[in-house]
Amino acid sequence: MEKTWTIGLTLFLTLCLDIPGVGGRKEGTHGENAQKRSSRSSETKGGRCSYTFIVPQQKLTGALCLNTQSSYTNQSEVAALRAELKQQQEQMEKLQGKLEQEGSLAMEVRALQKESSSMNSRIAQLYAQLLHEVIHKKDHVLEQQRVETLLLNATTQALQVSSNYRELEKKYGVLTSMMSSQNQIIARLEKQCQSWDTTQAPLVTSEPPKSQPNVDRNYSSEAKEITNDVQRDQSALPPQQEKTVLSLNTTTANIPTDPSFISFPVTKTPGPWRDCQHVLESGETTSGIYLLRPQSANRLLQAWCEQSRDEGGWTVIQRRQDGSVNFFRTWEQYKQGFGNLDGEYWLGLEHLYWLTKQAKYKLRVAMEDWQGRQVYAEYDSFHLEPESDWYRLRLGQYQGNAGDSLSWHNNKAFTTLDRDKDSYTGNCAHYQKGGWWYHMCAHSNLNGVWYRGGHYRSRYQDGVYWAEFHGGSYSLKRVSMMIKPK
Ligand SMILES: [Ca+2]
Repeated sequence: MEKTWTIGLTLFLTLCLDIPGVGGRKEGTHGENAQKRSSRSSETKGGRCSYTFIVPQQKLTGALCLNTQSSYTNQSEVAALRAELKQQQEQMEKLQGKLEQEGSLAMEVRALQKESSSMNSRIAQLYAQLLHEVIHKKDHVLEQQRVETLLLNATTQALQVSSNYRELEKKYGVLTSMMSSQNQIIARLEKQCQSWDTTQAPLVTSEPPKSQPNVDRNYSSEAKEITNDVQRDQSALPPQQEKTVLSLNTTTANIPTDPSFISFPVTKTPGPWRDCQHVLESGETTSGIYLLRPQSANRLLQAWCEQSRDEGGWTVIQRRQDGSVNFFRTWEQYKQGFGNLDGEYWLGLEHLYWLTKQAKYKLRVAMEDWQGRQVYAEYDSFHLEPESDWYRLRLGQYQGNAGDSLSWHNNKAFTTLDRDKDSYTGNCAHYQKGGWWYHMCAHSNLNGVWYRGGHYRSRYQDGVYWAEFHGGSYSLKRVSMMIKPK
Protein backbone atom coordinates (compact mmCIF):
# COMPACT_ATOMS: atom_id res chain seq x y z
CA MET A 1 0.00 0.00 0.00
CA GLU A 2 2.71 2.32 0.76
CA LYS A 3 4.52 1.35 -2.46
CA THR A 4 1.55 2.35 -4.57
CA TRP A 5 1.37 5.75 -2.89
CA THR A 6 5.10 6.24 -3.53
CA ILE A 7 4.81 5.53 -7.28
CA GLY A 8 1.86 7.88 -7.51
CA LEU A 9 3.85 10.64 -5.85
CA THR A 10 6.83 10.01 -8.14
CA LEU A 11 4.60 10.29 -11.19
CA PHE A 12 3.19 13.50 -9.87
CA LEU A 13 6.64 14.87 -9.39
CA THR A 14 7.77 13.75 -12.81
CA LEU A 15 4.90 15.61 -14.34
CA CYS A 16 5.71 18.67 -12.27
CA LEU A 17 9.38 18.63 -13.16
CA ASP A 18 8.62 18.46 -16.86
CA ILE A 19 8.32 22.22 -16.52
CA PRO A 20 11.98 23.33 -16.37
CA GLY A 21 11.73 26.41 -14.02
CA VAL A 22 9.66 24.66 -11.48
CA GLY A 23 11.90 21.56 -11.49
CA GLY A 24 14.99 23.67 -10.69
CA ARG A 25 13.30 25.27 -7.82
CA LYS A 26 12.11 22.01 -6.48
CA GLU A 27 15.55 20.58 -6.64
CA GLY A 28 16.81 23.39 -4.56
CA THR A 29 14.20 22.86 -1.90
CA HIS A 30 14.81 19.17 -1.46
CA GLY A 31 18.39 19.48 -0.40
CA GLU A 32 21.75 18.43 -1.57
CA ASN A 33 21.46 14.85 -0.39
CA ALA A 34 18.79 14.23 -2.72
CA GLN A 35 20.82 15.69 -5.54
CA LYS A 36 23.78 13.51 -4.69
CA ARG A 37 21.67 10.39 -4.57
CA SER A 38 20.13 11.31 -7.80
CA SER A 39 23.46 11.73 -9.52
CA ARG A 40 24.63 8.52 -8.11
CA SER A 41 21.63 6.72 -9.18
CA SER A 42 22.06 8.11 -12.74
CA GLU A 43 25.56 7.09 -12.79
CA THR A 44 24.67 3.54 -11.73
CA LYS A 45 22.13 3.15 -14.51
CA GLY A 46 24.64 4.16 -17.24
CA GLY A 47 23.17 7.65 -18.03
CA ARG A 48 19.83 6.29 -19.26
CA CYS A 49 17.71 8.40 -16.93
CA SER A 50 17.02 11.98 -17.82
CA TYR A 51 15.52 12.92 -14.49
CA THR A 52 16.07 11.26 -11.18
CA PHE A 53 13.86 12.00 -8.27
CA ILE A 54 14.58 11.15 -4.75
CA VAL A 55 11.57 10.04 -2.85
CA PRO A 56 11.53 9.26 0.87
CA GLN A 57 13.64 6.22 1.30
CA GLN A 58 11.92 4.83 4.24
CA LYS A 59 9.18 3.81 2.00
CA LEU A 60 11.03 2.96 -1.24
CA THR A 61 13.70 0.28 -1.55
CA GLY A 62 15.64 1.95 -4.35
CA ALA A 63 15.64 4.87 -6.79
CA LEU A 64 12.77 5.33 -9.01
CA CYS A 65 13.93 5.48 -12.61
CA LEU A 66 11.87 6.95 -15.33
CA ASN A 67 13.21 5.99 -18.68
CA THR A 68 12.46 8.34 -21.52
CA GLN A 69 13.33 5.61 -24.09
CA SER A 70 9.76 4.36 -23.89
CA SER A 71 8.66 7.52 -25.68
CA TYR A 72 10.53 6.31 -28.75
CA THR A 73 8.55 3.11 -28.62
CA ASN A 74 5.37 5.09 -28.31
CA GLN A 75 6.31 7.14 -31.34
CA SER A 76 6.72 4.02 -33.43
CA GLU A 77 3.37 2.85 -32.12
CA VAL A 78 1.97 6.21 -32.95
CA ALA A 79 3.43 5.92 -36.40
CA ALA A 80 1.94 2.49 -36.71
CA LEU A 81 -1.31 3.86 -35.42
CA ARG A 82 -1.09 6.73 -37.82
CA ALA A 83 -0.43 4.40 -40.67
CA GLU A 84 -3.36 2.33 -39.54
CA LEU A 85 -5.37 5.49 -39.17
CA LYS A 86 -4.35 6.53 -42.61
CA GLN A 87 -5.26 3.11 -43.89
CA GLN A 88 -8.55 3.33 -42.14
CA GLN A 89 -9.07 6.80 -43.52
CA GLU A 90 -8.30 5.51 -46.95
CA GLN A 91 -10.73 2.70 -46.35
CA MET A 92 -13.16 5.24 -45.07
CA GLU A 93 -12.62 7.31 -48.19
CA LYS A 94 -13.07 4.23 -50.28
CA LEU A 95 -16.18 3.41 -48.41
CA GLN A 96 -17.32 6.98 -48.79
CA GLY A 97 -16.63 6.74 -52.54
CA LYS A 98 -18.59 3.55 -52.67
CA LEU A 99 -21.27 5.16 -50.64
CA GLU A 100 -21.35 8.06 -53.01
CA GLN A 101 -21.47 5.64 -55.89
CA GLU A 102 -24.27 3.83 -54.20
CA GLY A 103 -25.93 7.13 -53.63
CA SER A 104 -25.77 7.94 -57.32
CA LEU A 105 -26.99 4.45 -58.08
CA ALA A 106 -29.82 4.96 -55.66
CA MET A 107 -30.63 8.21 -57.37
CA GLU A 108 -30.54 6.45 -60.67
CA VAL A 109 -32.77 3.75 -59.30
CA ARG A 110 -35.13 6.40 -58.00
CA ALA A 111 -35.13 8.11 -61.41
CA LEU A 112 -35.80 4.76 -63.03
CA GLN A 113 -38.56 4.09 -60.57
CA LYS A 114 -40.02 7.47 -61.34
CA GLU A 115 -39.73 6.82 -65.05
CA SER A 116 -41.28 3.41 -64.62
CA SER A 117 -44.18 4.90 -62.73
CA SER A 118 -44.67 7.53 -65.44
CA MET A 119 -44.46 4.76 -68.04
CA ASN A 120 -47.05 2.86 -66.10
CA SER A 121 -49.33 5.83 -66.03
CA ARG A 122 -48.75 6.36 -69.78
CA ILE A 123 -49.58 2.71 -70.43
CA ALA A 124 -52.69 3.07 -68.35
CA GLN A 125 -53.60 6.17 -70.35
CA LEU A 126 -52.99 4.39 -73.65
CA TYR A 127 -55.02 1.47 -72.48
CA ALA A 128 -57.87 3.76 -71.55
CA GLN A 129 -57.57 5.44 -74.94
CA LEU A 130 -57.59 2.10 -76.72
CA LEU A 131 -60.60 1.04 -74.74
CA HIS A 132 -62.33 4.27 -75.67
CA GLU A 133 -61.47 3.76 -79.33
CA VAL A 134 -62.76 0.22 -79.28
CA ILE A 135 -66.01 1.44 -77.77
CA HIS A 136 -66.14 4.29 -80.29
CA LYS A 137 -65.53 1.86 -83.14
CA LYS A 138 -68.35 -0.30 -81.90
CA ASP A 139 -70.55 2.78 -81.82
CA HIS A 140 -69.39 3.66 -85.32
CA VAL A 141 -70.27 0.21 -86.61
CA LEU A 142 -73.69 0.50 -85.01
CA GLU A 143 -74.13 3.94 -86.61
CA GLN A 144 -73.06 2.55 -89.98
CA GLN A 145 -75.58 -0.25 -89.65
CA ARG A 146 -78.25 2.30 -88.80
CA VAL A 147 -77.35 4.42 -91.86
CA GLU A 148 -77.35 1.33 -94.06
CA THR A 149 -80.81 0.44 -92.81
CA LEU A 150 -81.96 4.00 -93.53
CA LEU A 151 -80.45 3.81 -97.01
CA LEU A 152 -82.20 0.53 -97.66
CA ASN A 153 -85.48 2.04 -96.53
CA ALA A 154 -84.90 5.08 -98.74
CA THR A 155 -84.06 2.85 -101.72
CA THR A 156 -87.24 0.85 -101.15
CA GLN A 157 -89.22 4.06 -100.99
CA ALA A 158 -87.54 5.33 -104.16
CA LEU A 159 -88.40 2.09 -105.92
CA GLN A 160 -91.98 2.42 -104.76
CA VAL A 161 -92.14 6.00 -106.01
CA SER A 162 -90.59 4.91 -109.28
CA SER A 163 -93.15 2.15 -109.76
CA ASN A 164 -95.92 4.59 -108.85
CA TYR A 165 -94.53 7.00 -111.44
CA ARG A 166 -94.53 4.23 -114.06
CA GLU A 167 -98.13 3.41 -113.21
CA LEU A 168 -99.06 7.07 -113.53
CA GLU A 169 -97.24 7.22 -116.84
CA LYS A 170 -99.25 4.23 -118.07
CA LYS A 171 -102.46 5.88 -116.93
CA TYR A 172 -101.40 9.06 -118.69
CA GLY A 173 -100.75 7.07 -121.88
CA VAL A 174 -104.18 5.49 -121.61
CA LEU A 175 -105.77 8.90 -121.09
CA THR A 176 -103.88 10.34 -124.06
CA SER A 177 -105.02 7.52 -126.32
CA MET A 178 -108.55 7.96 -125.01
CA MET A 179 -108.36 11.65 -125.83
CA SER A 180 -107.03 10.83 -129.26
CA SER A 181 -109.87 8.40 -129.96
CA GLN A 182 -112.37 10.94 -128.68
CA ASN A 183 -110.93 13.48 -131.08
CA GLN A 184 -111.45 10.99 -133.88
CA ILE A 185 -115.05 10.50 -132.82
CA ILE A 186 -115.59 14.25 -132.71
CA ALA A 187 -114.03 14.58 -136.17
CA ARG A 188 -116.32 11.86 -137.51
CA LEU A 189 -119.35 13.50 -135.95
CA GLU A 190 -118.31 16.86 -137.38
CA LYS A 191 -117.93 15.26 -140.75
CA GLN A 192 -121.36 13.74 -140.53
CA CYS A 193 -122.81 17.13 -139.57
CA GLN A 194 -120.94 18.79 -142.44
CA SER A 195 -122.15 16.27 -144.99
CA TRP A 196 -125.66 16.72 -143.64
CA ASP A 197 -125.20 20.51 -143.96
CA THR A 198 -123.92 20.31 -147.53
CA THR A 199 -126.92 18.24 -148.56
CA GLN A 200 -129.28 20.69 -146.84
CA ALA A 201 -127.66 24.10 -147.45
CA PRO A 202 -126.73 25.85 -150.73
CA LEU A 203 -123.07 26.14 -151.72
CA VAL A 204 -121.19 29.32 -150.78
CA THR A 205 -118.64 31.09 -152.95
CA SER A 206 -115.86 32.87 -151.10
CA GLU A 207 -112.54 34.64 -151.44
CA PRO A 208 -109.21 32.79 -151.63
CA PRO A 209 -107.08 32.90 -148.45
CA LYS A 210 -104.85 35.92 -147.96
CA SER A 211 -102.47 34.26 -145.58
CA GLN A 212 -101.54 31.44 -147.99
CA PRO A 213 -101.23 32.97 -151.46
CA ASN A 214 -99.49 29.96 -152.97
CA VAL A 215 -102.24 27.54 -152.16
CA ASP A 216 -104.58 26.33 -154.87
CA ARG A 217 -107.82 28.23 -154.92
CA ASN A 218 -110.00 25.19 -155.03
CA TYR A 219 -111.01 23.86 -151.66
CA SER A 220 -113.13 21.03 -150.49
CA SER A 221 -115.39 21.25 -147.49
CA GLU A 222 -114.25 17.85 -146.32
CA ALA A 223 -110.67 18.99 -146.05
CA LYS A 224 -111.80 21.23 -143.24
CA GLU A 225 -112.14 18.25 -140.91
CA ILE A 226 -108.63 17.13 -141.65
CA THR A 227 -106.81 20.37 -141.37
CA ASN A 228 -108.49 22.35 -138.65
CA ASP A 229 -108.07 19.72 -136.00
CA VAL A 230 -105.40 21.25 -133.82
CA GLN A 231 -104.82 18.27 -131.56
CA ARG A 232 -105.01 15.49 -134.11
CA ASP A 233 -101.98 13.30 -134.65
CA GLN A 234 -100.91 12.24 -138.11
CA SER A 235 -101.19 8.65 -137.03
CA ALA A 236 -104.65 9.10 -135.70
CA LEU A 237 -106.01 9.00 -139.24
CA PRO A 238 -106.37 5.52 -140.64
CA PRO A 239 -104.97 5.27 -144.18
CA GLN A 240 -108.38 4.34 -145.56
CA GLN A 241 -109.84 7.56 -144.29
CA GLU A 242 -106.97 9.53 -145.78
CA LYS A 243 -107.59 7.94 -149.13
CA THR A 244 -111.28 8.72 -148.85
CA VAL A 245 -110.45 12.33 -148.11
CA LEU A 246 -108.14 12.48 -151.08
CA SER A 247 -110.74 11.01 -153.42
CA LEU A 248 -113.33 13.37 -152.05
CA ASN A 249 -110.89 16.15 -152.59
CA THR A 250 -110.39 15.34 -156.25
CA THR A 251 -114.06 14.77 -156.96
CA THR A 252 -115.38 17.85 -155.19
CA ALA A 253 -112.50 20.07 -156.18
CA ASN A 254 -114.65 22.55 -158.07
CA ILE A 255 -116.84 23.37 -155.13
CA PRO A 256 -115.66 26.55 -153.44
CA THR A 257 -115.77 26.63 -149.66
CA ASP A 258 -114.71 28.54 -146.54
CA PRO A 259 -111.37 30.24 -147.30
CA SER A 260 -110.07 30.05 -143.74
CA PHE A 261 -109.27 26.37 -144.19
CA ILE A 262 -106.55 25.13 -146.48
CA SER A 263 -107.16 21.94 -148.40
CA PHE A 264 -105.50 19.69 -150.91
CA PRO A 265 -104.50 21.08 -154.27
CA VAL A 266 -106.03 19.56 -157.36
CA THR A 267 -103.50 17.06 -158.62
CA LYS A 268 -102.92 15.77 -162.11
CA THR A 269 -101.43 12.55 -160.80
CA PRO A 270 -103.02 10.46 -158.08
CA GLY A 271 -100.11 9.91 -155.70
CA PRO A 272 -99.11 9.02 -153.08
CA TRP A 273 -95.64 10.39 -153.69
CA ARG A 274 -92.28 9.54 -152.19
CA ASP A 275 -91.78 13.16 -151.01
CA CYS A 276 -92.52 16.72 -152.11
CA GLN A 277 -89.68 16.67 -154.63
CA HIS A 278 -91.43 13.71 -156.25
CA VAL A 279 -94.64 15.75 -156.17
CA LEU A 280 -92.89 18.63 -157.93
CA GLU A 281 -91.33 16.32 -160.49
CA SER A 282 -94.79 14.90 -161.15
CA GLY A 283 -95.82 18.38 -162.30
CA GLU A 284 -97.57 19.52 -159.14
CA THR A 285 -96.19 23.03 -158.63
CA THR A 286 -98.67 24.22 -156.05
CA SER A 287 -97.81 24.37 -152.38
CA GLY A 288 -100.20 22.45 -150.18
CA ILE A 289 -100.96 19.19 -148.43
CA TYR A 290 -100.04 16.01 -150.27
CA LEU A 291 -100.23 12.37 -149.46
CA LEU A 292 -96.83 10.73 -149.23
CA ARG A 293 -95.59 7.20 -148.90
CA PRO A 294 -91.82 6.83 -148.43
CA GLN A 295 -90.18 3.94 -150.22
CA SER A 296 -90.05 0.70 -148.29
CA ALA A 297 -92.32 2.24 -145.67
CA ASN A 298 -95.64 0.61 -145.15
CA ARG A 299 -97.25 3.87 -144.11
CA LEU A 300 -99.01 6.83 -145.59
CA LEU A 301 -98.59 10.33 -144.34
CA GLN A 302 -99.67 13.83 -145.09
CA ALA A 303 -97.29 16.73 -145.36
CA TRP A 304 -97.20 20.29 -146.55
CA CYS A 305 -95.20 20.66 -149.75
CA GLU A 306 -93.48 23.98 -150.25
CA GLN A 307 -93.21 24.34 -154.03
CA SER A 308 -92.68 28.05 -154.52
CA ARG A 309 -89.80 28.96 -152.23
CA ASP A 310 -86.19 28.10 -153.03
CA GLU A 311 -86.97 26.15 -156.18
CA GLY A 312 -89.68 24.10 -154.46
CA GLY A 313 -89.74 20.39 -153.70
CA TRP A 314 -89.50 20.97 -149.95
CA THR A 315 -91.27 18.65 -147.54
CA VAL A 316 -92.14 20.74 -144.49
CA ILE A 317 -91.41 18.77 -141.33
CA GLN A 318 -92.11 21.49 -138.76
CA ARG A 319 -93.77 24.89 -138.70
CA ARG A 320 -94.39 27.58 -136.10
CA GLN A 321 -96.26 30.78 -136.87
CA ASP A 322 -98.93 31.71 -134.36
CA GLY A 323 -98.68 29.62 -131.17
CA SER A 324 -101.92 27.80 -131.96
CA VAL A 325 -100.46 24.37 -131.22
CA ASN A 326 -98.95 23.16 -127.97
CA PHE A 327 -95.54 21.60 -128.60
CA PHE A 328 -94.91 20.39 -125.04
CA ARG A 329 -95.77 16.79 -125.86
CA THR A 330 -94.93 13.17 -125.15
CA TRP A 331 -92.58 10.82 -126.96
CA GLU A 332 -95.44 9.01 -128.67
CA GLN A 333 -96.85 12.26 -130.01
CA TYR A 334 -93.47 13.44 -131.28
CA LYS A 335 -93.05 10.04 -132.86
CA GLN A 336 -96.35 10.12 -134.76
CA GLY A 337 -96.64 13.86 -135.39
CA PHE A 338 -99.25 16.44 -134.35
CA GLY A 339 -100.78 19.80 -135.21
CA ASN A 340 -102.36 21.29 -138.32
CA LEU A 341 -100.85 20.63 -141.71
CA ASP A 342 -101.80 24.12 -142.88
CA GLY A 343 -100.66 25.76 -139.66
CA GLU A 344 -98.32 24.77 -136.85
CA TYR A 345 -97.32 21.14 -136.92
CA TRP A 346 -94.69 18.47 -136.36
CA LEU A 347 -94.49 15.81 -139.07
CA GLY A 348 -93.44 12.99 -136.73
CA LEU A 349 -90.09 11.35 -136.01
CA GLU A 350 -91.11 8.01 -137.43
CA HIS A 351 -92.16 9.63 -140.72
CA LEU A 352 -88.94 11.60 -140.76
CA TYR A 353 -86.96 8.43 -140.23
CA TRP A 354 -88.62 6.69 -143.23
CA LEU A 355 -88.42 9.78 -145.43
CA THR A 356 -84.73 10.42 -144.85
CA LYS A 357 -83.94 6.73 -145.16
CA GLN A 358 -84.92 6.56 -148.85
CA ALA A 359 -82.39 9.11 -150.18
CA LYS A 360 -79.80 11.73 -149.22
CA TYR A 361 -81.65 14.76 -147.90
CA LYS A 362 -80.68 18.27 -146.98
CA LEU A 363 -82.34 20.35 -144.26
CA ARG A 364 -83.37 23.98 -144.49
CA VAL A 365 -84.49 26.01 -141.48
CA ALA A 366 -86.26 29.22 -142.49
CA MET A 367 -86.83 31.87 -139.81
CA GLU A 368 -88.44 35.26 -139.51
CA ASP A 369 -88.22 37.70 -136.60
CA TRP A 370 -90.84 40.17 -135.40
CA GLN A 371 -89.41 42.91 -137.63
CA GLY A 372 -89.95 40.78 -140.72
CA ARG A 373 -86.31 39.91 -141.25
CA GLN A 374 -85.93 36.50 -142.85
CA VAL A 375 -82.88 34.26 -142.52
CA TYR A 376 -82.10 30.62 -143.13
CA ALA A 377 -79.72 27.86 -142.06
CA GLU A 378 -79.08 24.95 -144.39
CA TYR A 379 -77.36 21.62 -143.69
CA ASP A 380 -76.14 19.61 -146.64
CA SER A 381 -77.20 16.28 -145.16
CA PHE A 382 -79.90 15.26 -142.72
CA HIS A 383 -81.24 11.98 -141.51
CA LEU A 384 -82.43 10.29 -138.33
CA GLU A 385 -81.49 6.99 -136.75
CA PRO A 386 -84.37 4.59 -135.92
CA GLU A 387 -86.41 4.72 -132.75
CA SER A 388 -84.18 2.06 -131.18
CA ASP A 389 -81.47 4.76 -131.23
CA TRP A 390 -83.88 7.46 -130.06
CA TYR A 391 -84.10 9.09 -133.50
CA ARG A 392 -80.54 10.36 -133.16
CA LEU A 393 -79.80 13.38 -135.34
CA ARG A 394 -77.22 13.11 -138.16
CA LEU A 395 -76.39 16.45 -139.68
CA GLY A 396 -74.07 17.65 -142.44
CA GLN A 397 -72.27 20.93 -143.09
CA TYR A 398 -73.92 24.26 -142.35
CA GLN A 399 -74.35 27.17 -144.71
CA GLY A 400 -76.68 30.17 -144.56
CA ASN A 401 -77.14 33.57 -142.95
CA ALA A 402 -78.88 32.68 -139.69
CA GLY A 403 -75.82 31.27 -137.95
CA ASP A 404 -75.30 27.67 -136.97
CA SER A 405 -77.30 26.71 -133.89
CA LEU A 406 -77.99 23.08 -134.74
CA SER A 407 -74.56 21.48 -135.24
CA TRP A 408 -74.16 21.49 -131.44
CA HIS A 409 -77.10 19.08 -131.38
CA ASN A 410 -75.62 16.80 -134.03
CA ASN A 411 -75.45 13.11 -133.02
CA LYS A 412 -77.80 13.71 -130.09
CA ALA A 413 -80.84 11.58 -129.27
CA PHE A 414 -84.32 13.08 -129.21
CA THR A 415 -85.71 14.00 -125.80
CA THR A 416 -89.29 14.64 -124.74
CA LEU A 417 -90.89 15.41 -121.41
CA ASP A 418 -91.40 11.69 -120.76
CA ARG A 419 -88.18 10.35 -122.28
CA ASP A 420 -84.92 11.93 -121.13
CA LYS A 421 -82.08 11.13 -123.54
CA ASP A 422 -80.10 14.35 -123.19
CA SER A 423 -76.65 14.83 -121.65
CA TYR A 424 -77.95 17.06 -118.87
CA THR A 425 -78.51 15.69 -115.34
CA GLY A 426 -82.15 16.74 -115.47
CA ASN A 427 -84.55 16.53 -118.40
CA CYS A 428 -83.99 19.45 -120.79
CA ALA A 429 -87.50 19.05 -122.20
CA HIS A 430 -88.90 20.01 -118.79
CA TYR A 431 -87.02 23.29 -118.83
CA GLN A 432 -87.25 24.08 -122.54
CA LYS A 433 -90.91 23.02 -122.84
CA GLY A 434 -90.56 21.10 -126.06
CA GLY A 435 -89.07 18.09 -127.78
CA TRP A 436 -85.65 18.36 -129.41
CA TRP A 437 -82.29 16.71 -129.89
CA TYR A 438 -81.30 18.26 -126.58
CA HIS A 439 -77.70 18.28 -125.49
CA MET A 440 -77.01 20.29 -122.27
CA CYS A 441 -79.53 21.76 -123.19
CA ALA A 442 -80.08 23.81 -126.35
CA HIS A 443 -78.62 26.30 -128.80
CA SER A 444 -81.87 26.03 -130.72
CA ASN A 445 -85.35 25.24 -129.42
CA LEU A 446 -87.72 25.47 -132.36
CA ASN A 447 -90.34 23.32 -130.61
CA GLY A 448 -90.44 25.58 -127.54
CA VAL A 449 -93.14 27.97 -126.36
CA TRP A 450 -94.25 30.49 -129.02
CA TYR A 451 -94.09 33.92 -127.35
CA ARG A 452 -95.59 36.96 -129.00
CA GLY A 453 -93.35 39.95 -129.70
CA GLY A 454 -89.84 38.52 -129.63
CA HIS A 455 -88.11 39.08 -126.27
CA TYR A 456 -89.85 37.11 -123.58
CA ARG A 457 -89.58 36.73 -119.84
CA SER A 458 -89.50 33.24 -118.48
CA ARG A 459 -87.76 31.34 -115.71
CA TYR A 460 -86.06 29.16 -118.34
CA GLN A 461 -85.11 29.67 -121.97
CA ASP A 462 -88.16 27.95 -123.31
CA GLY A 463 -89.08 30.16 -126.27
CA VAL A 464 -88.87 29.34 -129.99
CA TYR A 465 -85.28 30.44 -130.41
CA TRP A 466 -82.19 30.05 -132.57
CA ALA A 467 -79.30 31.28 -130.42
CA GLU A 468 -77.18 32.52 -133.33
CA PHE A 469 -80.11 34.61 -134.51
CA HIS A 470 -81.32 36.94 -131.69
CA GLY A 471 -80.09 34.71 -128.82
CA GLY A 472 -81.95 32.44 -126.42
CA SER A 473 -84.40 34.94 -124.96
CA TYR A 474 -85.98 35.97 -128.24
CA SER A 475 -88.88 33.96 -129.49
CA LEU A 476 -89.09 33.95 -133.28
CA LYS A 477 -92.25 34.82 -135.17
CA ARG A 478 -92.09 32.26 -137.96
CA VAL A 479 -90.07 29.09 -138.28
CA SER A 480 -90.24 26.20 -140.70
CA MET A 481 -88.04 23.16 -141.12
CA MET A 482 -88.02 21.56 -144.57
CA ILE A 483 -86.20 18.70 -146.25
CA LYS A 484 -85.43 17.97 -149.85
CA PRO A 485 -83.28 15.35 -151.66
CA LYS A 486 -79.80 16.57 -152.59
CA1 LIG B 1 -80.92 14.23 -118.87
